Amino acid sequence: MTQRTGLDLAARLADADPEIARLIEAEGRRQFEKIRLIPSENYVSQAVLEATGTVLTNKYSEGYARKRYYEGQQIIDEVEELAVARAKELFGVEHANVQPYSGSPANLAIYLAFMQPGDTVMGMSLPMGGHLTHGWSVSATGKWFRSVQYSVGRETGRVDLDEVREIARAERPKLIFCGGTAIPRLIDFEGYAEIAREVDALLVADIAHIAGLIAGGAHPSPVGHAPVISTTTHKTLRGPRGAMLMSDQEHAKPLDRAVFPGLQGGPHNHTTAAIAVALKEAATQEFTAYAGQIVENAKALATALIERGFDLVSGGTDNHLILVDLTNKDVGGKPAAKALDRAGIELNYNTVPYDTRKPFDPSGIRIGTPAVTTRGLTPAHMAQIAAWMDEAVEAGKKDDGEALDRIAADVRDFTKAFPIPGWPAS
Ligand code: DSN
Repeated sequence: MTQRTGLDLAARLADADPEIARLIEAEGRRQFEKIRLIPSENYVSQAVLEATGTVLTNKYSEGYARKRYYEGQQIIDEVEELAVARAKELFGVEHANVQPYSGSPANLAIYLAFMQPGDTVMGMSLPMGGHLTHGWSVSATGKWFRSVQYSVGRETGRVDLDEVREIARAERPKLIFCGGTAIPRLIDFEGYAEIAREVDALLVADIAHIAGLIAGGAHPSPVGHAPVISTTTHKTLRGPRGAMLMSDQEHAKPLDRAVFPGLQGGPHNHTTAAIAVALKEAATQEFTAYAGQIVENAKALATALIERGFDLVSGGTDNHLILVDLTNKDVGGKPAAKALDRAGIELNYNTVPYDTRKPFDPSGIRIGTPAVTTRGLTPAHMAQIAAWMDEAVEAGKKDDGEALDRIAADVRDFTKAFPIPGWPAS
C-alpha cells in the first residue's frame, strides 16, 4: 500500500471544503507570483509539507519519549527521538527539545526555567532589532520581569559590546539575550559570553533568524558560548512552523520541565516529524550551498540597493537580512511596503534604530533573501529586484497604480521560471 500524503488529502479537501481549498490554492498562487523578501519566511520542501499533513496530528503525547502520559506512543517516540538526535547532531549540542510550539513560547520556557518574576533580563530593544520576548515592555517578559535593554550605535547601526558590558555591569541581569529580528550583521557570541561570565548571567542565543545559516556554516555558531539556545524552525532553517530549545546538559532538565508541563500540553507531532525532515535536509551539502547562497544574494541585493541610493542600516549586511531606512527617499516604510506589495514584491515595514516615527508607521522596510534563494535566484538577479524596488517606491510616492501594476506583471513573468514546492498542488 502506498503511503497517503498531504497531497492526496488536497483532492479530498476540494470536495469537503471548497471554500478553504480555494483559499489555499489562491495563497499558493500568491506565493508563486510574488518575489518574497520577508526575511523570516521561506518555502519548505515537498517532503516537509507532506510530513505536516499526516496522521501524526491525531495523536496526543504529553511528556517526552519513553515517559508519556498517554498510551500508543510506539511510533511517536521514534519520531521525536529522531528529531532530537538530528538537532543535536546538526548543531553540535548536548541537548535538544523539539516541542515548543513556536519562538515566543520557546523563549517563555527559558524564563520559566531560569527566572523568578521580578528578576532582571537584558535584551536588545525591539526597535533596535531585538524581539518582543527579550524583555520588551508590552510583552509578558517586560511586564513580569525587570527589563533592561541595549541598543545599537546611532552612527554604526551595530551592537556596541562596550555598551552591553556597561549596562550589564550596572544592572546585573540574571539572563542576557543576544540575537533578534532585524540584525543585518554577524552576532559576536563569544563577546556576549565574556560579558555574561563577568556578571554571572545566563547567556541565551536566540538564533531564530540565522539557524539555517549556522547549520550551513554561513554564520558562526553560539555553541560553546551560549549555554542555552532558542530557535524557530521555519526561517532560514526552512522547516515547518515550530521551535527548538538547545542547551548543555546542565540546563537541559529545567528547560524540558518548563516546556512540559510548565507551559505546554501535547507536542504537535506532525510538526515534530516535519522538523526532523527539515533537519535531515539541513545536514546535506546542498543545504550548505544554500546557506552560503543566501548570504551572497543578500550582499548582492544590498550593493544594488546602495547603488540606487537606498540607505541601509549599518551600511550593508553580513547575513540574510537588510534593513532599509527610507527617510532619504522621503517616504514612510508602511506606504512603501504597500506599494511594493502591489508591485509583486512582498516585504514588511519595520522600525529602524532611533526611528522618529511610530512602530505602526515606521521609517524602514526589512528584507531578506532566504525565500528567493530557495527558488533558485542568484546574485545575477538582484540588480533587477533592486530596480523594481526603486521604481515601485517612486511610483508609490506618486500614487501611480498603473506603474505598480506594470511592475507586478513583469514580476509575475519573472517568477514563472522559479517554481515553489507544493504549488501547483498536483
Ligand atoms: N515574526 C518574526 C520575524 O518576522 O522576524 C519574529 O518573531
